[in-house]
Amino acid sequence: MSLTLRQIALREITLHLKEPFRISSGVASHRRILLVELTDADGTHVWAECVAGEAPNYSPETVDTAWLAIREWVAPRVLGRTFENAQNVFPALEQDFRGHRMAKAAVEMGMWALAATRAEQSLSRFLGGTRQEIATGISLGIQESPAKLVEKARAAQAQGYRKIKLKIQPGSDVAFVAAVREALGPDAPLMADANNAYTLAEGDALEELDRFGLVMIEQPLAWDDVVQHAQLQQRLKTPICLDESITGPDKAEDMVALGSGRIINIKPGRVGGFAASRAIHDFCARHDVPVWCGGMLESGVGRAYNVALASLPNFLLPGDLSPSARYWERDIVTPEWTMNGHGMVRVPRDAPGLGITVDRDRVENLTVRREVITA
Ligand code: OSB
Ligand code: MG
Repeated sequence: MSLTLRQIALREITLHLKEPFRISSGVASHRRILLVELTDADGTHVWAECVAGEAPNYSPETVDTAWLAIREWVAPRVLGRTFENAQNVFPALEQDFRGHRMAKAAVEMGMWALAATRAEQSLSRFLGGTRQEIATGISLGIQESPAKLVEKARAAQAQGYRKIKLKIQPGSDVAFVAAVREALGPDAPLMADANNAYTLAEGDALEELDRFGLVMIEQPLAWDDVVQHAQLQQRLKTPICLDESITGPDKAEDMVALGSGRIINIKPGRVGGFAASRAIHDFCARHDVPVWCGGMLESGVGRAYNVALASLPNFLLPGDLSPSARYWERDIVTPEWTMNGHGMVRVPRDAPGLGITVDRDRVENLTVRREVITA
């Protein structure tokens, strides 16, 4: 079933986080969220979300660069053009158009959702997803003391989370992880995420973490590195998981060829959308590399896309797919995303498309900027 896009509407909303989220490269107390509405020539309509942040402290993209990129370069390549299927959108966005993957992904993923909606299938089934529910983890920001982190980690364990990720940085690492391991016991599935806070020369602190039996350590070194991570992995027993460095299937191939890590965190926004995510997923499945779905503090719209992706078979580890209430007093979707006491989030598999409805009145009230682009 072919796709012809008639309109792209951009809007920015502000959502306040229940508590500030601190990682080694910055802190967020609210999210400026870029929402995208796509309308097909036959009137089919979907919402999508661009995961770019306010500042370029995770990747070079921001809300503002993504807005510009969608208006100037993404929209002209897709509006009014007929695509045989959603798989063909990504190549059209890659042709002589470098980077801006989060901007591309927002529209590309929306095209998959449009195609699923028109095929009257859930996005999960349309993508080839097989899971009914997804094991879920929580990502805990850097806290001011080990005791504070232990408090958060205990609460997460009590809520049933299947994986607890501790953000670390030099000075907030060994003592923090030690305290949580001690409090939660030897079997608690713990991991750490450094968001590039270390250099290879500081590898000693990371070697010290080996004794805590972490499931993995995420992206300890530079955001675009796969070479030094290979040297570090040789020194560590703990598997390295790459996040920032994996910007596409080529980097996943480099990781496996060089031994830069043993696990990949797939965030569809980071890699340019679902075609690239599925290619990484399939490549990793062939090479026995488990993957899991990361998060970017998305609203309930972005979460719908992540949950659908995480239902694919090689998503073998719990995703950063916390329920709406972990982030917001109130989400912008109905129903809100929930997690059961066993740390599982249900995949919408029966309704066509995303399986959630956007609360348009609430979104209107939260909107700070908008722009409509037509063919
Ligand atoms: O490194 O995974 C990360 C949030 C913003 C930027 C980077 C990261 C994160 C998270 C949040 O860890 C995970 C979530 O959405 O719950
Ligand atoms: Mg990460």
